Amino acid sequence: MAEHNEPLVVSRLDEHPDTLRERFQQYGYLHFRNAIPKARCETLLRDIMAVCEPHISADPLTQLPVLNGKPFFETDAVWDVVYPKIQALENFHRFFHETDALALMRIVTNKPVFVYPMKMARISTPKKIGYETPPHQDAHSHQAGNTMAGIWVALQDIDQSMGRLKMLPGSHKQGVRPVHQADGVGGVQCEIYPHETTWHVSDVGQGDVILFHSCCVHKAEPNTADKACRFSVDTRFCDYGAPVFVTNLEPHHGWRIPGHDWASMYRDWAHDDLKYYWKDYPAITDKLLADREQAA
Ligand SMILES: O=C(O)CCC(=O)C(=O)O
Repeated sequence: MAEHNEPLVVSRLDEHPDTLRERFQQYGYLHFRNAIPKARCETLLRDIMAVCEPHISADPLTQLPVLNGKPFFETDAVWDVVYPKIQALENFHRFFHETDALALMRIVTNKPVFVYPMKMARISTPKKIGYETPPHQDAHSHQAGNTMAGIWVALQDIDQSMGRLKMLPGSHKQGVRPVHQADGVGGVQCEIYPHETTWHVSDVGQGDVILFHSCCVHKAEPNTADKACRFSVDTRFCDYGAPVFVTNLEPHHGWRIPGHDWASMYRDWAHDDLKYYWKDYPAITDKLLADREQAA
C-alpha cells in the first residue's frame, strides 16, 4: 500500500491546554517546535557524541555528528559498547525532569506527572537501511496502561535524509494491535490497516518535541544520508499513580547488556536526587496491562 506523507500538525505552547488535549485525542500526537531550549539539547548532544568517539564524531565543518566506521543499530556490538556510556550520563536522565519537559508532559496528563525511569537515546546511523524503527505502539513495548504517553526530543535539526520520526494520525483509536517480528529497533512491528496510508512527518529542528499516545503507531524513516547520524532522546510518562509495568524500572537494554544496571550508571553522578527516585511509586505492577486492555 503506497504511503502518502503530510506534515506534522504543529501545536503551540500558548494554545489553551484543553485545545491541545483535544488535538492529542484527535491525532494521537502533539508536535511543538523549539519547545526545549536549544542550548540544553546542544549540551546533551555534545555529551552523547563524546562517548560515541571514535565511532561517531563532530564533522569539522558543521560540528554535527557523522559516522566514521561501519553503520550500526541498537544491539550491534558497537552500540552495546557506547550505549551504557550514554546511559550513565546524569544530564541525559535529568533532561526529562526539568520544569519545561514536565510542563509538556502535563499538557497530556492534566495531572501531576510520573516520568518513567527508563530513558532512551536513539542513534540512527546512515546506510543501515531496513533496521530503522518499525511501525509500533508503545503500549505494547512498555505494557502500558492507556494514560501512558511518550515524549521524543530532537537533539539536532533532522531533515528528510536522516531518519525522521513518522506518526500515523488517529491510529491510537483502535486499541493495541497484533504484532509480528521485524528487523530494526524493538524487533516487532504492529499491524497497519489497509486504509491507513497517510502518515504525518516533517523536518524537525533542535529542541522540537513530539508527544504521543501509547497506542499511536509511529516509526522512523531510513537514514539515507551520506555520513550524518541522527540523535534524539525519548521517554515515557503517565499521570502520577497510574500503573507502571515493572520492566520500565530497568535501564534501557539493562536486560541484555551484562553489568548495565543502575548502580553502574550512577557511579559518577554528582547528585543523588534522581537516583532510584521511583522507589516509592505506589503503582508498580507485573500485570500485562496492554494485553489486558486488548482483551477487554
Ligand atoms: O527515534 C526513533 O527512531 C524511535 C523512537 C520511538 O519509536 C519511540 O520513542 O517510541
